[in-house]
Amino acid sequence: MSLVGFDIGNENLVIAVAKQRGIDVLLNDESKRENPAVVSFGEKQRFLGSAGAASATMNPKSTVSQVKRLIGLNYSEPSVQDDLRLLPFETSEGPDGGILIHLQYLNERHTFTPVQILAMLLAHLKQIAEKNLEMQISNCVIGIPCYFTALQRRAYLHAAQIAGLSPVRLMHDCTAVGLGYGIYKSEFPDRGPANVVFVDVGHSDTQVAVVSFEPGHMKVLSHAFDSNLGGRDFDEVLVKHFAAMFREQYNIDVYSSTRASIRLRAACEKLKKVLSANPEAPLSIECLMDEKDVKGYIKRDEFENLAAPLLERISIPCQKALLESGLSVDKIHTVELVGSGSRIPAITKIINSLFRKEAGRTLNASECVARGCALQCAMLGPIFRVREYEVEDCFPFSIAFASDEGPIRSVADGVLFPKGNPFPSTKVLTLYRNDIFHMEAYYANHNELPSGVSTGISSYKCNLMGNSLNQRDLETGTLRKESGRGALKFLTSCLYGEAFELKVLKANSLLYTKRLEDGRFRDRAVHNFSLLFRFREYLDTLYLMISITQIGPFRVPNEEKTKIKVKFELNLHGVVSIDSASLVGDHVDDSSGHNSIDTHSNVEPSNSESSKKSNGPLGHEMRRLMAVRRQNILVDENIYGGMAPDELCRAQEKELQFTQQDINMERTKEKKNALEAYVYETRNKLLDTYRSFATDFEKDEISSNLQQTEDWIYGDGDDESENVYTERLQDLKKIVDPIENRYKDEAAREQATRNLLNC
Ligand code: ATP
Ligand code: K
Ligand code: MG
Repeated sequence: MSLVGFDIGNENLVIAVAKQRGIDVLLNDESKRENPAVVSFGEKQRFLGSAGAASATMNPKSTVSQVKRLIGLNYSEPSVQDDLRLLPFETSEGPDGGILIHLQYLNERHTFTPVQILAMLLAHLKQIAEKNLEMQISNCVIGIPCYFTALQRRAYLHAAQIAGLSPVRLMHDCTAVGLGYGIYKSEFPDRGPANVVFVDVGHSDTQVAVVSFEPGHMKVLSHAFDSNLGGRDFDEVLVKHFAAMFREQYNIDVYSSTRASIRLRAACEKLKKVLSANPEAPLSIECLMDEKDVKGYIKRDEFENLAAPLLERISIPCQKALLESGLSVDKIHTVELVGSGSRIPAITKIINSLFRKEAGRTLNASECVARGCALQCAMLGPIFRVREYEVEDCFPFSIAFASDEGPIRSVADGVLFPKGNPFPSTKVLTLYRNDIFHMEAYYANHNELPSGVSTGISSYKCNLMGNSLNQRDLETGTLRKESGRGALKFLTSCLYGEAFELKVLKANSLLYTKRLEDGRFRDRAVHNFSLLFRFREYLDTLYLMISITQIGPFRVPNEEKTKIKVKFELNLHGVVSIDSASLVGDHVDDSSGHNSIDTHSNVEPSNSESSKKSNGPLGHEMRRLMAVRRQNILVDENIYGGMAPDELCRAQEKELQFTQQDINMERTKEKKNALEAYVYETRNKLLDTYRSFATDFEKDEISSNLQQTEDWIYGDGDDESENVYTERLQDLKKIVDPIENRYKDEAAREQATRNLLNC
């Protein structure tokens, strides 16, 4: 069922759910609506979200936060190094240039990628949602910054997959906000669309979008951003200020101590929030360093002066978004401020003067992204009838394609999807090529991108020959056993005359393999077949990987240049790729006299009826089919960076192990608490309800057993397994139950007597 929306902030995670009556934000175990984006690795289990934040100061080196900012970035980037300096956990450069996080957990040294940490957070949110909704969820919509590149978007999809989620859309944060705003809005100006500017100031970024609303329709006109400007930068201004002050007044260097820096930063964040509502605020930290208590004080004016350079930067993306929307200030109907970072009053002032109107705060600043995502999820799913509403988003970067001969020539500078292009979108180009050719997708203008991300996206090898030495994964997928049913339907399409190899893998080991050369595939140029694979034998296996590889040739070489249609796609997540390439087929002599027939799209399975009727020799049959059908060409995609399928499988297995460990530890704690509670409860009952039902001897025996158990719990039995606690409780019950039964019997007799008398 698809109805869940997640806002994955750098600091706060929010879960919203679409219900029949509207959108709800879910509470976590601590009844909070926001979940800190923190994973803390304790001695024996992980603590996630609120629980993770609680152990951040105690356990800084094993507590990972702010991971959203590290996704898909290179370790050596200066901006990444700036971020890492503020984070207390250990990091290094990975083999692919990415970031690796190192920490000690379960008596071992572990290495995680930011994607794995993000997956842990998503799994935590999934768990909260499932507990709340009392059902399994997998479909969801996840909010992302508009400035994410394909690499970062894929990284989110991988993290979701590791967590057992399938996002139906990655949605730009401001687009989600706009949807939540527009769908309920019925009053609009009489003439023309209402243009609204959304400004989202978060923890580490600022995003701006100009959206035009008409009844039943919203269209994003522009996106702009500063990926390095948010609430935490204002905290840092205060940290710097007080660190300098404390050096002078108390002769301490806060920066030299991780713990002291973390505590000062946390205190400054609080101070900043106090300043949003008060003209001045005090700061006081006990025993910050060298056993010194520190005190400070700042006025809002002073803070605003210190933060003036940051405040100025807020206006840059605002102006950019306005410029790129093609609208003048007087065409703006409303400005809406969202994101908790925008609660600084000076930010409101700047926005007000920039747009020459009072910025509104009609949306819930911390929840509107998640709410919009939940709405979108409901709209994309089949369950809810959400009122007809069209969301048209635009992509913030220009995407170009080049082939062996340079940028593709039919569009200016090879830019196929210019900046601002609506998406999802597909485009088809006609090329003339022979044999093998290559294409590359890239962001055409690095000035449009945030600093530190690369322009390359992916490359493609298009093989007209179908060279048999060239293996190709037609489909790879992972299967998660959710239901008890042991069959998997796997749909793919294959070509005339091909031989296939089906492989089923668990982690890296091959479980099952089969060659598919069945004559069934011979009668169709393009054949959709579904494969029913029974995996009852592997019912204990949670993740399997299925790969189908083409191992046979399908076409004879051709000397001439061939007309090819290439279909490019910028999908709903904002990830670009070559969707397919096909021979149009007009170079092949057609025995029936027709020449190029180019208008057919891929053959539907039902169309194959006609081809079955003609029983000519194989070669003749093949040429006939090629003349009338478009035929897919092998396209090998090489994605720059990210996780390979086997890495994904391993990450999934690891995540499952960790989850199991957490569950075991939680259960152990429960059993221990139950034993402890039983000791206290029974002790009280001995003085009260059991008093007249136990002999003195029994009372003494029980009391001494209770005392022993209590001593044990706080001593040797402090850290035992689940079973040990359960057994201990059963042993106690054996001597207490006879008393409990006597008491119950008596209570029942009394009740019976009362009933008789009442009659
Ligand atoms: P991002 O969108 O950048 O990834 P996020 O969505 O987690 O991050 P938010 O939850 O919108 O960010 O905002 C968090 C920021 O808001 C923090 O820097 C926090 O200090 C700041 N903040 C929260 N309340 C206030 C307040 N009352 N005054 C000023 N700042 C505040
Ligand atoms: K948030
Ligand atoms: Mg946010």
